[in-house]
Amino acid sequence: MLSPQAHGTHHPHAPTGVQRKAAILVTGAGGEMGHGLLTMLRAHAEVAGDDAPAIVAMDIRELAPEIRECCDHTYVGDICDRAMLERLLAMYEIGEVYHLAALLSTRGEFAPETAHHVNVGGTINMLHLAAEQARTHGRTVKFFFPSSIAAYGMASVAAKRAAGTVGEDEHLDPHTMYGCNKLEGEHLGRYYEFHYRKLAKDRTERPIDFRSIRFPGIISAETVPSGGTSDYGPEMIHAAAAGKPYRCFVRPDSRIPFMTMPEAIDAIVRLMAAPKASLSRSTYNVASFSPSAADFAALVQSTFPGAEISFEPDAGRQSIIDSWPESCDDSAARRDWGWSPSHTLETAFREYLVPRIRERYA
Ligand code: AKB
Repeated sequence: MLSPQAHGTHHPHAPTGVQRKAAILVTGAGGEMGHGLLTMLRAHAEVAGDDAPAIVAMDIRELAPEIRECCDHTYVGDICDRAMLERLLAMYEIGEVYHLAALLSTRGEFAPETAHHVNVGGTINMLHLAAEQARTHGRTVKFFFPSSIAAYGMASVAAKRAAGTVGEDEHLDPHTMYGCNKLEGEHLGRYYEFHYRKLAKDRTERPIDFRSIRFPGIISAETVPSGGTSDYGPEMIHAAAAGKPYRCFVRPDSRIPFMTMPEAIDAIVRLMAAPKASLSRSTYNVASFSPSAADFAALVQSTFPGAEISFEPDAGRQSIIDSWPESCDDSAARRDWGWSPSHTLETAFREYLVPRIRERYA
């Protein structure tokens, strides 16, 4: 079912009559990244004025008022519901899709088949919708897909340490359903861009322009994540700011890459704005800082004296973190579309996380 979200949604660009309204579609808009992305899309739309495409957001749950504020239309609906997506196709002329909806790595391991259904089935539906859009309006649809370091898989901690900084094309043996699904999403995007309906006589050449980033763990000052395995980083700092004790579910020596939410949003903006000719691949690593859980805890404790942090590793979640790389080679992103991180761990704390989080919990 496609339910327009009732209260509070502002609809300056509501589609009228038979003309479809140009739109940007964001799925999974209620998640952590949706919050940051929609704020940025709204800011860009304000600058573009009346020429800006409508911002259309959907999520399986009702969206929070501050997210609805950023959108022209919001819908409660399931990306696995093909009939609902067909109705969106009839209402909007979608030029860009940001497909954020997914079940993350920890949640996915409790229900792997459901994760596959949502993460792969939902992605195919969105790619199909984008390709159909391109067929009906005759223009390529830009498609952004957030992939993840979960696409990698190291056999052991020793293998992970030996691998060090990994490039996009190595160690692609994911240990989680979510990681398998992200890797498949990358392949499906490439397929829909270059090979979709290869043998059909009425084939549209390159219906979509697929661009993807393998994100590390992301830390936001505004929201607390749920269902992921990199959640220990953001959870630790939010708990300390809220004056709550925190039991970290991985060993102190666990190390994976992280970045702040503004860096992640900046990466999406840069990649989506890059001229196609400058892109040498469809999926890119990005990197910022790679602290151990102990580095994180030390900085949290020096920032919030009295913060209670203990380490009680959970074997299952630890094994997921041990399979993810310590650091990622982002040289292709730097070269092709000018990626560069804005922070070290210390400046991320000092300049972004701590001031905003203190304000949030004041
Ligand atoms: C997760 O932990 O599942 C995500 C991710 C690293 O993609 N945050």
